[in-house]
Amino acid sequence: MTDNNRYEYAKKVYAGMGVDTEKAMELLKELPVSLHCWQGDDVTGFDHDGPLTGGIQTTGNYPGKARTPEQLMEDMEKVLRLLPGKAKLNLHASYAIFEPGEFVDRDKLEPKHFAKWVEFAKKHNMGIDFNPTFFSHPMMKDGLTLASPDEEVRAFWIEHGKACIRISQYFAEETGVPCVMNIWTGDGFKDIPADRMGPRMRYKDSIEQILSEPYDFNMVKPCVESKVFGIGVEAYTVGSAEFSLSFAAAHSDKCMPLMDNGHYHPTEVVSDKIPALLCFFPEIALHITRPIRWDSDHVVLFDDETKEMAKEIVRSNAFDRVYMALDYFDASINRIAAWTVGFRSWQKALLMALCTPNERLKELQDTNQMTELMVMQEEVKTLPFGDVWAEYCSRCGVAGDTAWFDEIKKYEEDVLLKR
Ligand code: RNT
Ligand code: ZN
Repeated sequence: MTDNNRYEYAKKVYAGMGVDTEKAMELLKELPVSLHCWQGDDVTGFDHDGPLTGGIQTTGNYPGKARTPEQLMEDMEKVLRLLPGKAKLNLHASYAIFEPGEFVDRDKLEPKHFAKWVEFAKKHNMGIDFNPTFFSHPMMKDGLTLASPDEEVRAFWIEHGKACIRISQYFAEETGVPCVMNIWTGDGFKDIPADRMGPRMRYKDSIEQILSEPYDFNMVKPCVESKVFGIGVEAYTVGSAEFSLSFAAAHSDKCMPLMDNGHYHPTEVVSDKIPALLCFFPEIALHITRPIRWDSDHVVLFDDETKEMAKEIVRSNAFDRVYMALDYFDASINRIAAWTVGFRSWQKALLMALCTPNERLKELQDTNQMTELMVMQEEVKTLPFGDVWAEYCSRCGVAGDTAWFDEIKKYEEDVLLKR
């Protein structure tokens, strides 16, 4: 069979199940997924020389890491050429770009420090998401930022948050696309604290102060990301799941919850939490990652939970209510490939979810035909999905098979290994 015949055959098989593969591909092409700049340089950023702190860690020392804004952009451009679908740029505040000799601290950041990123986003027709950087900085005192009992420290970080709101507003205005601004801190304690509520009350007040900075909630979308624990912060996290979700619920006129699927106890699944939150929140945000035993931030693969998460977004008909962002960092493999595999995996998961006969399956559930539901759900798993994926990639102008990896090998030789 020629490739085209393979797709035509697959299309018929899916149509027989009530699935319109054409519609699925059309929809997916336009769904933005945030591509995180921090995979390219192991979450280092450009505004400091110190180590990565705040309870997160990259491991590995694969050659070719981006060390300058130019290199990071060059790498991202390479990645963008290998991805099907629509990418949005996800930046951290630590990726500010200063003029030679210039430096301003995080509480004083201005839109102009991100003008080059705006130029980059416009060139690639992307919106921008943003993150204040509450880690890898000397003003992080005793492992605390927004929850610090030291008022000077807390004020510094509140100012940073406010500066980031203004920068987010700038991104939204420049690109015409809403900017999701995610607040995550690693604030917490290594061992059993004596006061669990105090830091949370300070954290609550700090985020409220940040959100008092004026912004248009249609264009700037602050969110609060929860976490269960971090490295060196094993006993207690200020921004726990209950804290963050309650904060978002209590301020739903100005922010949303963000769930990172690496941030829960290992038997909890975010796929189940997505529809739960959608019952209450008009919009939610996701960090899509792959935790192995802990929040290890491995490259996203086309695995069961990734598929389930995509299914829940599709089944809930919530494409325009869920902001999707990738969040992982692996320094032990080719970083361009890490970005590419993760983005493509999430695209695959979304396409597969869109090619699932969700209405039929729902009908079986609602009429209590649970045996048939099980049979059908198993059947769906072996439909000729690979042919639809290959067709989608070809329509997006990228390789459907591993041909993209040859380009990466060449790029590694020509560019990365020469750094
Ligand atoms: C850390 C959080 C957070 C970071 C990024 C870099 O555990 O997941 O989202 O990964 O902000
Ligand atoms: Zn995250």
